[in-house]
Amino acid sequence: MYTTSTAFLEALHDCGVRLLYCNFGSDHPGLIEALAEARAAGRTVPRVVTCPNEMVALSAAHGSALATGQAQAVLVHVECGTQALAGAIHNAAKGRAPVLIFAGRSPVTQEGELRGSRNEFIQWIQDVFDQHGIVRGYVKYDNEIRTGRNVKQLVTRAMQFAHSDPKGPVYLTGAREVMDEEIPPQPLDPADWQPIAPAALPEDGAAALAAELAAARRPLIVTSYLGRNPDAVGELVALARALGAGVLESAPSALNFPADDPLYQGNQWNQPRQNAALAEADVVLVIDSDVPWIPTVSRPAESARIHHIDVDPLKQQMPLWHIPARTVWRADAATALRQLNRHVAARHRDDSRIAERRAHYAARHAERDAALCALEATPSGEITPEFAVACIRQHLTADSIVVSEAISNYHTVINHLRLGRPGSLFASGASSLGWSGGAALGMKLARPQAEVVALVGDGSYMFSVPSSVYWIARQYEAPFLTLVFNNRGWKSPKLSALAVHPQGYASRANDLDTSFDPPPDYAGIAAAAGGAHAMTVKRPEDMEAATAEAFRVLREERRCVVLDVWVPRH
Ligand SMILES: Cc1ncc(C[n+]2csc(CCOP(=O)(O)OP(=O)(O)O)c2C)c(N)n1
Ligand SMILES: [Mg+2]
Repeated sequence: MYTTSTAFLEALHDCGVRLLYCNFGSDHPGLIEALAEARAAGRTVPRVVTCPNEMVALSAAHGSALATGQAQAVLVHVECGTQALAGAIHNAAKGRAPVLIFAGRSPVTQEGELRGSRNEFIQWIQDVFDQHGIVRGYVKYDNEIRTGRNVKQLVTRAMQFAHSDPKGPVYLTGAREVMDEEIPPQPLDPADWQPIAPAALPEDGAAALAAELAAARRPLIVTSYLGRNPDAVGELVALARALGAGVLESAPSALNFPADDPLYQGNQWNQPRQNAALAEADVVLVIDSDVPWIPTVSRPAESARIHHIDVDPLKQQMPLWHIPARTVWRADAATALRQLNRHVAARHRDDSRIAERRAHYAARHAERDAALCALEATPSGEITPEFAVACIRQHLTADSIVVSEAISNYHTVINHLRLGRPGSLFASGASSLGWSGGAALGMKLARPQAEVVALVGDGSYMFSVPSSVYWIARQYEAPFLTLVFNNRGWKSPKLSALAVHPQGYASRANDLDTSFDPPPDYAGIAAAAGGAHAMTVKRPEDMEAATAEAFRVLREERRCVVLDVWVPRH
């Protein structure tokens, strides 16, 4: 039997989907039958990963896409399964992650008119007027499959949207009868449905921008997520070095620039102070950043000339957004930087100012480095996050991918891992907590040779549905290591309150209802759910041995490890 579901699975496979993160329901008999039939007949279909929780499923697909660039697929149950995607849809949308989501729909007939007609009470309850409305604010494309005759077109077109810049999630639905409709085989060649090719700068614009950067006294490049495309990092390094320009990361969600390069000027998050490199820059190139600075806290000088290149310069998902840029381009960062590099190499190579600029930024870099090193000393009382991250750093290899959901320690992770390899670090680029567990899993499933290490806040760990995450990790042999920064609660909401009401009642209160004290046994949850190796460390003198043991278990026993590290109370 060749059904809409058979064609749907073929289309996914032809579009490069190898992992199908599934949470099944009464809407999926056609798909379950087609999967079983394909297996019985020895036909290739995407690998099904059963996900007991939908937020984990979508976070995993997000992680897979970050690790490989390829969209994977998520299959969920009608309207309530769509709702259970929860904040993961915000993360995929804001993080511009390509992923295809399919949800069934309640059967559209109730008297047995078609195969798949209603036969369970729940099918009346789950039928809603606007199932797509649940996610429409977060997807680039949504459509209902109304016949199997063009299902491959819809899947391939949806993937074209997902993979075209700015990338993002897409949503398809199909009613039970439609997904079970018998149809003739549907040939379709996805090579005829390419995503939009990377966009370039207009050549005269590239020439003018290169000239302005070369003539600047203190050129500075600000970025947040250019490194989601690892190829862009090498181009940025080449441009910064050729110009003697500093590079500042603002709330980075990827490895954008090697931390040990003397031109690296660090990373700025919510720190409540003006960034010095930003203040002194006279020409600022913002490239791929959603929030290059927070104007109430830190901003460029009034006289600075700002230019903006972005895969999404209008910030189409953001109602309020502005930076005072003189020129704005929608372009692919790697392509634009390659163009700028060509112009600089051809015309601005011998500028005498370059050496002075390099020396200036190198001095700042060295100062920053010395301060960071001092923070890593073995603490005498409690384990500091800086020391914990430095312990992890000793064990990373050329195959490591770090997933960060460290929240108030985002900067600690980046500052003390001192990574240099493109593609070696990712954060969600968004704000719905609980992303890291699924994301780490999805990276490991998509890149089995990689060694995935997640560094997460204790609150974020709880949001991540660890009961699902570690069960899936064991079931599908995708072990990774998690370090939990256990500060016994949510530090960030507390910092937010104190930033607005520094002298108020909250500043004098003992308890702001943001504590988990005593905390759950975080590592024990993972052990119970998926046989993870559970470790809790409270004393600095135990930290190095514990980290070594954690990596040994991960590598030799090939199972998840959760290292619950007690850092100072929030
Ligand atoms: C789904 C979701 N719920 C609530 C929040 C609000 N929020 C932002 S940070 C934070 C606390 C995070 O705690 P933890 O991971 O322990 O990091 P810490 O602030 O302690 O470093 C919360 C609750 C959010 N961002 N996402
Ligand atoms: Mg915390």
